[in-house]
Amino acid sequence: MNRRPTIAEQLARQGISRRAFLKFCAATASLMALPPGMAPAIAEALGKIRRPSVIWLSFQECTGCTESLTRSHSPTVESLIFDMISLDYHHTLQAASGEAAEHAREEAMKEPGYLVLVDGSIPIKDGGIYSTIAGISNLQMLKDTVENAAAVVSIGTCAAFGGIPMANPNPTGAAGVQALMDQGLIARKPVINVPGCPPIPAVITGVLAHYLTFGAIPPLDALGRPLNFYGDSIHDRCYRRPFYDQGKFAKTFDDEGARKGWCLFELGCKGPTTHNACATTKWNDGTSFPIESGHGCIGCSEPNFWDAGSFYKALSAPADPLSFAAGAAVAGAAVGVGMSFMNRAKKSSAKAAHETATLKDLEK
Ligand code: FSX
Repeated sequence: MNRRPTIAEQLARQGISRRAFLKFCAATASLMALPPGMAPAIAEALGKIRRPSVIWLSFQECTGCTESLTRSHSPTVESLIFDMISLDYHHTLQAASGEAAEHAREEAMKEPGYLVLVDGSIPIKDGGIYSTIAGISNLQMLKDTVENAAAVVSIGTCAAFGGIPMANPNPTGAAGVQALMDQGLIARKPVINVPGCPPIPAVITGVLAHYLTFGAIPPLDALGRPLNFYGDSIHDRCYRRPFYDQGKFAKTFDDEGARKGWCLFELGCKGPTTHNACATTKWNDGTSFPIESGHGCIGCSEPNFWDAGSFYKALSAPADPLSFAAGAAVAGAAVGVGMSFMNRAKKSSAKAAHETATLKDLEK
């Protein structure tokens, strides 16, 4: 087997100068939400690690996650593929088809330390017959491919938590990757969840860059999401937050408050219970995000978001503007509401855990 070049060697072969390489490392640090001072450490790490083989499996999904990835701007998916990883199998992006494609997957599985990326949920009801690729059920393909993998990255809410295919009544017995490991249906490996329907492209590439650079799973929250991208709620970082704190809420999507950019909480925004980087990283090269476009957050990076109630119903009774009259009262009310949201989020996680426990029942 040929020795794979380190990432630094790969860049040098492409004529990238040392100076440009350090610039690349500074950009990578910012991509990972790390300070620019980390660039030398990143350069040292990238000088040692080799481009790993990556197998990307797509199961029950809408291809939105791949569509999102292809719109990544820094680094672009092309530079990620050519500089940092060897993307050896990806249904949408690979040139090979049929037996040649499956052969590429089998060959990649012989590479030590390969990484498995999954988008889409896995149907397990009735022996997994509801989705097959090359005559192999999604469950069997995932089981075989994960067996010797170094780690799994679940891209999108479907792979992370089941997502829309798992929505009530979940006719295919759809489940996310971690749930299958918890049920003992596939080998247990380190998992990074990168939810969102779809996830933010810069978050997908940022998480991959972190894993590749440091060769380790980044710090995760209780739902397996990297804290540097999912540590804050949308509400924590929303530019409309000052209006929430002042008790100024749009009542309809075209009233005076909406035109003035007031808080969308009463129109059903799920920002307070949703953890993601939309309010900071934004979308389309940092252009905007749903709340900035005038629509509330629908909570797509949380488990069961599709079944969690109407996207247009407020999370709770709107805050009483009178209680926002004094500054101290503002802070107290915000903390109080925040705590109630956190409690609700904990309950929703407990509900997800309960639903995971019933997955075994679905498998026949
Ligand atoms: Fe799911 Fe992704 Fe939503 Fe779609 O692959 S997270 S339905 S954007 O495409 O899996």
